[in-house]
Parts: sequence; structure tokens; C-alpha cells
Amino acid sequence: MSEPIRVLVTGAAGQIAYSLLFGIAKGDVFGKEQPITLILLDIAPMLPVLEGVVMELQDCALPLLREVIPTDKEEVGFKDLDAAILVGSMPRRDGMERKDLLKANVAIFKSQGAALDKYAKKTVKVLVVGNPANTNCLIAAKSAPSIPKENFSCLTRLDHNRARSQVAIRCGVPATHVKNVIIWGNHSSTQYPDVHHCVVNKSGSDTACFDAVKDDAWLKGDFITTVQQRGGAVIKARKLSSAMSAAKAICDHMRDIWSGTPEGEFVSMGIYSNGNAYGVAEDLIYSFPVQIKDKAWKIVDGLKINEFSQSKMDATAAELIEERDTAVAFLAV
Ligand code: NAX
Repeated sequence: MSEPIRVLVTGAAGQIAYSLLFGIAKGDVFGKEQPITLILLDIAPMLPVLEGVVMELQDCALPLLREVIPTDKEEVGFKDLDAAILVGSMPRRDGMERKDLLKANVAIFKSQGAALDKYAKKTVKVLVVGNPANTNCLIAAKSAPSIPKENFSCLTRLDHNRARSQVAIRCGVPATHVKNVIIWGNHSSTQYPDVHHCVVNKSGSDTACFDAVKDDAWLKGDFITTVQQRGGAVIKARKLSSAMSAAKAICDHMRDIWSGTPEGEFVSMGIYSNGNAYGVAEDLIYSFPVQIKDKAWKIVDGLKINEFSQSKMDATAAELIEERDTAVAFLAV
């Protein structure tokens, strides 16, 4: 067996982490042969909770888990990292303005980006989950100039999985029979779940999604809004935000970065836009369809985009530009 890799999870005392840590520790992400040192970062008041999480991880008696390090200190948390999963962020409180929320998160991700720059390996793969995920990811990347921007990504895989499942349920097939849905843009209600390039394996052969579903009005209407608003629907029903499904999506995302995507399939993730793909402005973290090989992603290019799709891709980009400009102004102060 190889040497343990060092994996950080922030927000480690929170509800997503409670599901996520088990998935990582049992080998769902980095493989069944890869020993792991897990570093759990949260804020000081949560350290007693973290102690309980550490006890439970120990009590799982897992073969790959070599060490668990709970901490509230960035110099400990970010040291020599191979992978960083940044889940913790400032939650929106009642009456809080969007601008104040952004400001608080810029402070967190500026500091964590600088800590990555200073303490982590230059090859570290960074996945940002804490909302607003795209803009937090951009701020972290900007604050870590010695780490390639390509090493940063944000989570839109939960939206991707939601879209995949909605189509699968509609067609009466397992979710694995639905391939190549796309989430474009922001992890917010302006995201665009696009099925124009999606195929469904129905009765043994691949069929274009529109032909498999046979309900264009649904695919262009309720399907899109259901995916866009799924997070809110879960909160309304559970009185808590998505956690099990978020943890599963994080595992899917990081596993694909580590081991690559299957031949002929693409997945969605928020990545740095250099302005050269699909007319998306540069200097945004925007969700694109990607294929991954040797731990490097490549945007799937050449997909035909119709007017319906283009207007939705532009709308979500416009929201990200506004969010970025507000956040970057806070970065300067
Ligand atoms: P919880 O409130 O259960 O946990 C968050 C944890 O983060 C808390 O323990 C808190 O103390 C900690 N934290 C806060 N500031 C921190 C900091 N500076 N350093 C380290 N830890 C810090 O939230 P949970 O349900 O786990 O959700 C976590 C984040 O994921 C939220 O921002 C949420 O909005 C976001 N989500 C993002 C999703 C995505 O697809 N990108 C989907 C799921 C989720 O909604």
C-alpha cells in the first residue's frame, strides 16, 4: 500500500461532513487501496463536536484511515494537503443582506486560499462546496497565486445528479442509464440544467433524451425549475438543507478528479473560465461539461448550443459576473 494522502474537510462538524467523512474514509473517493490522513477543520466553538466526530471515525475501524486530526487552526489544517474539500462557510441568517453574506464569505475564502498557498502541496486539488460556491471558489483561487487555477473547482455535481435522476425517474430507468446531462453556470437558481446532449439507455440502446422522454414542454419547463429549486424543496420538507445527497455528489466529484471520467461520458463542475469556451466571460468559476484524465479536466467542446440554451447560459453568467464584481471589491479591502 502507498503512503497516506492528506485530505482536509472544512465545516467538519456540520451535517454534510457527517455523511461525507465516512464516504472518504472507507475509500469511495480516493480508491480502496489508498490510505488516508483526514484533517477536520472547523471554528473554535465546534471543537467539542469535532471530538465526537473523531471518536466515531475511530469507532468505524476502517482499514484505510490512518490518522484523524481535528483542528481550528489553518496552519495545521492546510499543511501538505493532497486534497482540500472546503464545505464550511458563513450561512445566511434571517435578515442578512446578500452583500453582507458575500463579504463574510470573501473573508473566509481569502484566508483559506492564502493558507492553501502557504501550506498545501502545489498539486493540491481544491473543491469548494460552501455557498456561494462558485464565487467562494474564485476568491480562494485568486488568494492562492502559487497554485494553478485549474486545481480549483466548485460543486455543481449535486445539481447534475438531480437532473440525471429526474430524467431517469421519468423514463423508468436507473440513473446510471442517463448520461451527459449538463449544468451550466452558477450553483444557484439561475443554473441551467441542459439535456440537449443527454442520452438515455432505454431498452438496451442509447436514445436522445428528448426522444426518450417525449415531452418537450416538461424538459423545457418543469424539469428545469425542479432542478433549479430542488435545494429549496429539500429544505422545506426536511427543515434542513441537502446533506446525504450533497455528500454523495462531493464523493462523485472528487473521485472523478482523482480517477477520471468514464470513456464517452462527461460531468458538470464549476471551473475557471479563461474566456475561450462557449462565449463565457473570463475570470469566473462557471459550471461546464468536462472530461477528466490524469487528474486534469478538459471542457467538452463543440457542443451545438441553440438559442434557448444560449439565453439561459448568458443569464447565469450575468449573475456570476455581478457576484464576482461585488466579491472582488471586498477582496481589495
Ligand atoms: P452546517 O451548518 O451543518 O455546517 C457548516 C459547518 O461549517 C459548521 O460546523 C460551521 O461551524 C463550519 N464553519 C463555518 N465557518 C467556518 C470556517 N471559517 N472554517 C471552517 N469551518 C467553518 O452546513 P452544511 O449543511 O454542512 O452545509 C455546508 C455548506 O454547503 C453550506 O454553505 C451550504 O450552503 C453548502 N451547500 C452547497 C451545495 C453545493 O452543491 N455547492 C449543496 C449542499 C449545501 O447546501
